[in-house]
Amino acid sequence: MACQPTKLNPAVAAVSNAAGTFYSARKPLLQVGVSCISGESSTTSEISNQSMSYKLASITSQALEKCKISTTHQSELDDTNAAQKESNECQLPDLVEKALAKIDSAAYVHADQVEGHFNAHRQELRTTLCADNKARDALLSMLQQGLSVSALGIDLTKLAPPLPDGTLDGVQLATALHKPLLSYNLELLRSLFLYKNGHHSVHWHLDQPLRNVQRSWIELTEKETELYNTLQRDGIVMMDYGLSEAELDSLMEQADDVMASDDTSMTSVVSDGAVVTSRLLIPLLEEKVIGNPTIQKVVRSYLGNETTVNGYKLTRLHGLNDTKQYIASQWHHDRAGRRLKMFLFLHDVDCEEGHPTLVVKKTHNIQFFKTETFPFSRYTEKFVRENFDVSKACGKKGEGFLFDTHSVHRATVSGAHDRTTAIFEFHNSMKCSIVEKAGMGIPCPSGDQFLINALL
Ligand SMILES: O=C(O)CCC(=O)C(=O)O
Ligand SMILES: [Fe+2]
Repeated sequence: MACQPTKLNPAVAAVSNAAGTFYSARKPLLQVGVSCISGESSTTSEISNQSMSYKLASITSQALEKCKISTTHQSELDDTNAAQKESNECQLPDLVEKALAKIDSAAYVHADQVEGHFNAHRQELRTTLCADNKARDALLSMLQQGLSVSALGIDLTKLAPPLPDGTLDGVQLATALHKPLLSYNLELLRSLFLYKNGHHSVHWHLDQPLRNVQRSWIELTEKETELYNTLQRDGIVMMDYGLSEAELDSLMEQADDVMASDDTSMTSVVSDGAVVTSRLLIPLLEEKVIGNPTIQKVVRSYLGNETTVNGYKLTRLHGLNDTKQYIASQWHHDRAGRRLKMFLFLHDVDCEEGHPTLVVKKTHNIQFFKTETFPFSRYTEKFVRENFDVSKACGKKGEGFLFDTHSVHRATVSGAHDRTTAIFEFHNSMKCSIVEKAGMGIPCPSGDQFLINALL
């Protein structure tokens, strides 16, 4: 019953204490061809069962199965907790009290829909921690070490466990990266804070191991290391794709053409033209951007050895001036866990007038309390501005950015200029099949793009 809050894994996994460790992948990068077939749904069948991602995915599938079983006992568990409520009330250590007080529905746009959930969760945490001194002390110690609890979720970045020495690959690499999650402390966090999220197995077992990586196991050049380190640290990195003026002009011309098309299988126009999206095979993007070895290595370092580029699209914002016109213009995360989108600007994107994407750096590692439904993934302007520093992803023609859509982000609604970008999407190769099999109801991959689903 790995999902029950009261049944913690008693085995404290021994974690080696060596610093400066790294892993190495020996397999060469696969080239992405330009002839990939649109509409293929998955590259999973190409993934070896001896690979890193396959191993993490099988741990995740097993965890999802166990969660299914324990969910059926959930109401029983809730009742027991409710019965214990009065007798177990106690004063917890200050730092723990402060952490519990952060779990507050006021941060959510749909506060009325999430309030009951968070009140019950806080009460359950109090009951559990009042009854279990070992858990209370362990939580206190993790808070002292920098565990962050916010209205959105918990962030373990500052607890990053040291990883064992060695040159590992495949199953061994996955096992080593996953091993810290088996420790009493991390299992405690999962079972206290995350078990109420029906999707948490994916965020925890498939995504979290990659968040602990302190140095890519793939051999990277100096420039690639800098890109990867920035992405791993902040959840976003600015990019320059090295395309020529002529190439960028040709991309813009193709965008103008396809966006003028009334073929609805190619171009979708919403909110009276405020948001236009087109899917079109563009060999230049596949050769020069997706085929770029630096991009491939940085993306694979971030998402795992077996990574898929799912597709790309052209998106234009034209006269956007109201949050209601564009679903992405409210603070949110994409609910898909660790995954990357990459924006290429087809013209200068002005920081004020150009509708830059706004991203909150260092929110990409948050284990959100709830990710299953829309109301839990929309946050108020007030909460974000009061609690975080917001970055603007603006820049010159030919530049852009790579970011984890698990970060808190939104589009800018105001601005006098149009914005035309090419947007690419990447997932760990096992993610979308797990998400689909578990019926998680997340668009993985997003459905509005030119699908290629090619292994990087
Ligand atoms: O268009 C933007 O600036 C934001 C888009 C977004 O939220 C997304 O692609 O996930
Ligand atoms: Fe988004």
